[in-house]
Amino acid sequence: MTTTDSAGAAPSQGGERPLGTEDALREHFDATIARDQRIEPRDWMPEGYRKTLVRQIAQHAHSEIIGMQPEGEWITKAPSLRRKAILFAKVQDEAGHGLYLYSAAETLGADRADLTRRLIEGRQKYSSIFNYPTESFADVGVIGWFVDGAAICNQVPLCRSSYGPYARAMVRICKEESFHQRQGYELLLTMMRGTEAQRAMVQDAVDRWWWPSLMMFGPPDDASPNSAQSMAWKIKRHSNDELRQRFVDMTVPQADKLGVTLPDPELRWNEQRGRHDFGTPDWAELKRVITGDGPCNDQRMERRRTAHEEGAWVREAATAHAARRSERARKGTAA
Ligand code: FAQ
Repeated sequence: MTTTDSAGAAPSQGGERPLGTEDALREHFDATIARDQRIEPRDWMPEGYRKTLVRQIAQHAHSEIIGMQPEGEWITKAPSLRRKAILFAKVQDEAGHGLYLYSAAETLGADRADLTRRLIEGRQKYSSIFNYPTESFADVGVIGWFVDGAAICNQVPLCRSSYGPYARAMVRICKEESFHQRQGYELLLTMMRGTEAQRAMVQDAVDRWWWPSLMMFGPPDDASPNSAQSMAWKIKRHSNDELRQRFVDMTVPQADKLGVTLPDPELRWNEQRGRHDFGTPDWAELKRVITGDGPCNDQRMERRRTAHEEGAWVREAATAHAARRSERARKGTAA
């Protein structure tokens, strides 16, 4: 819903303040957030709100694009044509998610080429989870189950984010992530019905991906500098710890059904809380991975840089083609 008139000015607040003054605009913005309505691109917004959104959406877009790499490595090694086709489709979906998100960032005045440059120069982040290696085909299943599962927990509430274009992009992304999670779980169910060696591969992948998946939700609430303001603006709807807890509660029964053990000796049902207790992730590890010192950071960034450089001719050709088409259209109109 658009909250201002077509000229971008806020409606009068009972005639108390002149239209368009910063105070009146801010009041209108605050009231829109308080009413749980959406902020749209042409609405006035505080600079901090815009910057926070560009930061989060850009990091999210970069994560989707870099996130193609760990599973992408297995496309040529998938054990059957069916698995290859499924994985191909999933990895392509992630590229699509990145593109919707860059478009959402552009509605805030960001420039996609500039965001990509910032990523490549190491000035913007992407999710820690994609800095871990995929050692076996079971990792493909576990990424679908854990990583897409965590993405769903985190992103379903973002469908109600206060910024319209971000919230709407999330609706489609979440539908696709649900499919991704199911394909991962179905792959694991198949492997668990297979040989002893296959079951061991699944358990090994679970052991390696569990803690990094919990870290995807970000630092604990008391060490999360952005959460309070992002929640006040209703960009984020729940805290990092709340979403992490939801993920654990959702995943434990799925692990039981699958027949794997989650690698946390402190994990148990807490009758009083009606939720699971679980151990503390290694926050020092999260910090190291975010700051560039994870197992695959260098490899991921190197591939991203190479892909960008090797794609330069495609961007140039597409730009030249678009210019020629619009020139032809202009001449056609003039004729
Ligand atoms: N990794 O104050 P907070 C996917 C940074 S998409 C790296 O708590 P905030 C799909 C944070 O940016 C996965 N950095 O920050 C897929 C901030 O840094 P800054 C991506 C992290 O923003 C599946 C600083 O630490 N999803 O999986 C991480 O309020 C399979 C302080 O943290 C999204 O981006 C981390 N894990 O909350 C694709 C979802 N955690 O900028 C392929 C949208 C924190 O101040 C295959 N994003 N940081 O320098 C969000 O919900 C939020 O941005 C959080 C972080 C929750 C990630």
